Amino acid sequence: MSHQVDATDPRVEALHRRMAEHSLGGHWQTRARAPKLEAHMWPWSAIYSCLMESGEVIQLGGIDDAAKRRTVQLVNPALTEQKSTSRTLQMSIQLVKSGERAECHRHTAAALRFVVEGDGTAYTNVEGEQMLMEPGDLVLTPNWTWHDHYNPGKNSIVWLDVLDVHLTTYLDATFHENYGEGPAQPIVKPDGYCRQRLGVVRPRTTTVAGQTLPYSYKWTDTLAALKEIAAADRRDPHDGVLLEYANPITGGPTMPTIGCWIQWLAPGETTKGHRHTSSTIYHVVEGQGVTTVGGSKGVGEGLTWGPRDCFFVPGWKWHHFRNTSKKEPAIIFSVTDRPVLESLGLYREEAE
Ligand code: 1HN
Repeated sequence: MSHQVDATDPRVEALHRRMAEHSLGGHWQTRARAPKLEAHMWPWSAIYSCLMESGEVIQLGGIDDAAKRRTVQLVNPALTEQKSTSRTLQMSIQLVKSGERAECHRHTAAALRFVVEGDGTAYTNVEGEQMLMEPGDLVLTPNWTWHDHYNPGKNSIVWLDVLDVHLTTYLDATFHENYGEGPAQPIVKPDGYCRQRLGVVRPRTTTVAGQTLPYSYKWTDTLAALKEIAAADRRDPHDGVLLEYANPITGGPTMPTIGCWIQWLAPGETTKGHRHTSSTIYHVVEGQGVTTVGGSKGVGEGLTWGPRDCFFVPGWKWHHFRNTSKKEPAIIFSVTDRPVLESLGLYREEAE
């Protein structure tokens, strides 16, 4: 015989009241569930026009939050209170206009920049290294590394910022410190310093054991790898040609909490579906297509994308890609919390 808990029974009511007074709860009582996340698309036209408008009305020096950055943040409709893109990651788009400087600080949240637009004269200084930023470059500022941005050029620069700040906040491990000795740290290492020391062809004398990043990956190298591997037709059934920005020290994921990937879909290519517990935020570098998300295998909501659009695919939703151009390849940059799930033994996948 099965019994339902009768919450209107005066004895049960009295128990619930007494437990609440002592900050206790019964296993049988209901609790609020975290909102379910859905796929979402942020068209570049909307992001970019709001970002440019922010450049007119928001003074970089006048922002008084800890980060003091002019970024437009991608807000997941189910996470508006946290103002967060996924449960773990934040993707924002930053504008640094000619002559502007974003002051030096460091935080326990790991961050990265993926350059969208710029003339190659602006840079991020990470731990004293001037890292010049050209479109398509990926610059890492791992956990607790000092960083400031400066644009000495004539043109504005626009890049994506990705941080694991919602994860660090969830773990009560978010710390932030402003650089005390002026707006910028001194430049003590030239552009390329980390790549020359840690790249795959590196000095015999470099010992990578015990070293830490930062690092910057140049778009020319990424694009060459994509083209070469695409030409060799080594593709992943679910993602086309799929490359990871390997951590040059460990050979593993880009950073412990954020994996950075780049994929290539051949003209007309349709991938097979799969689902996994990690969630992913995408940014289209070039090309156009459709990502079908949710439902069961092969049927779901279609997110139609073009150059520079950003979209989110939550964990455990079936999804597959289609390049709708018959002539041009599509290239998509993405960030994933997969390294977190894998390191905790929580990565799980089902595939067609
Ligand atoms: C931050 O420090 C930067 O350093 C960019 O450029 C975006 C978003 C949230 C929190 C801190 C930066 C950020 C951020």
